[in-house]
Amino acid sequence: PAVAAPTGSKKVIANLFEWNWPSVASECTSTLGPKGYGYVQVSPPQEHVRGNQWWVAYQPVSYRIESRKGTRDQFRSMVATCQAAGVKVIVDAVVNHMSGQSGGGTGWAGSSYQHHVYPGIYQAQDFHYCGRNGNNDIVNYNDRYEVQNCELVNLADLKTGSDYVRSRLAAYLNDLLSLGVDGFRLDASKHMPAADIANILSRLNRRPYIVQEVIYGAGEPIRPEEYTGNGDVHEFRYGKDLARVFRSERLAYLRNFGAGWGHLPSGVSSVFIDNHDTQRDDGGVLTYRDRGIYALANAFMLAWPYGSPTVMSSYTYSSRDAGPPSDSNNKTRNTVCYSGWECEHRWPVIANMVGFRNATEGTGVSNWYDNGAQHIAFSRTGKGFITINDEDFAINGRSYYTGLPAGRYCDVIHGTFSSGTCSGPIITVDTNGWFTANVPAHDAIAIHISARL
Ligand code: ARE
Ligand code: CA
Repeated sequence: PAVAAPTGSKKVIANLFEWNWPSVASECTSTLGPKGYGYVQVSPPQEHVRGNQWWVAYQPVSYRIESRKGTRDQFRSMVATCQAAGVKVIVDAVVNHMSGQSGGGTGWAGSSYQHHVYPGIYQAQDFHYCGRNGNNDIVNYNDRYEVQNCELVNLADLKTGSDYVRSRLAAYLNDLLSLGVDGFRLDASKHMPAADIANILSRLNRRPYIVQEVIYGAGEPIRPEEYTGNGDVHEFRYGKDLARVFRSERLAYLRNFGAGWGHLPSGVSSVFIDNHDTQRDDGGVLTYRDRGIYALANAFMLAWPYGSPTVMSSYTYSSRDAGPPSDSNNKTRNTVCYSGWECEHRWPVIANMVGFRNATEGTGVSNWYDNGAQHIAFSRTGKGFITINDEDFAINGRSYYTGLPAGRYCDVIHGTFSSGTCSGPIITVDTNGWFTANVPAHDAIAIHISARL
């Protein structure tokens, strides 16, 4: 029922975490479309509990498309604007559960609710009560029943095996499809049997792109592989392993990065350096706070032909729960890049490497080189070439074999190619496919066929 792997020639996803709808729309037009991003992933759009923490979005109280990020009309208009800019829209869909506050209250758009009672939508009988741990919460991830039938941090766990719940969830997703949405990130997929997800997807009016959140946990019985029949699955090992390589191992090890490391098969793997959870909760991964090394890790991800890459775009935070810049009613403010918002997807190295990904789509790796340590290089056969030097010293005067047609290419790590000119250094590939250049410490050079002068 679902489309595994993003479709179209532009496959890179930008995750504009917690951006409001008008800001997403203008970013599609001004940046995402022009830079070659094929998709934007947006935060959950449904009505949620009130509060200023970012995670209120993960506590639905109704399926009205009205949230701190904007109204239904603003959402619809954002989808149309993005698509007109050539950018498809993926929605973070919360379908495993409803709110988790033990008391009740009034949601963002005015719907009243109790824990396990959402008038007109779900009643007490529509939820699991697993009878474990005294409070029905998940404790033991080594127990399949518990993970799928108990409550994830007290969030009211929907009976996704029931016909009514399945039809209600499908109605929500079909409503989003009717607003033009192209795909879904299915939140907390591990907490639903893969067959329940398959049943819900079979009820959709169109085939969306699907990516499921199933966090790999060593020794856990529920494995990411179980879900690949429904669509893509987030590969959480990718960002952890890549961070370890950059921080304390050798870039030379990356020669078979991906499936060769035990990760999911490339065609169903959704990869990222960090996401909104791991940047907060997983000390191991690289994030915007790592600046240059973070940019280099993203450059590697975009250059390396494994999985479907998502570029994370964050707001600046100093404590885990802190929400995005918002007004006194907790309505999210318009994004101002580099002022409260990190906008990693705009960093020149990252944004220009999206063009590299698009130009090299469908080609394999050739001409791999490494020095046994932190200096690597490879071609994307006939279309592009990158060398990354993560040594503490510059590597000067070395020649590289690219296999590319002779010509003058823009180094897209240090310059932007636009209307036939390059704002940075130009790399000259000779008639035998070689060039000679200096690569500073912790830096890179990348060239490709679509940025040739
Ligand atoms: C908040 C409060 C809680 C409170 C709850 C209900 O923090 O104290 O009990 O509200 O009132 C996000 C936040 C949570 C937040 C929740 C609801 O992270 O803090 O709770 O929203 O507002 C597991 C799941 C995985 C999940 C991660 C976080 O398997 O699906 O935990 N990730 C998604 C989203 C999150 C989101 C939710 C799910 C809920 O990306 O942002 O939570 O919608 C091992 C296992 C993993 C496990 C991990 C952490 O690694 O292998 O499976 O991930 O441990 O427990
Ligand atoms: Ca569940």
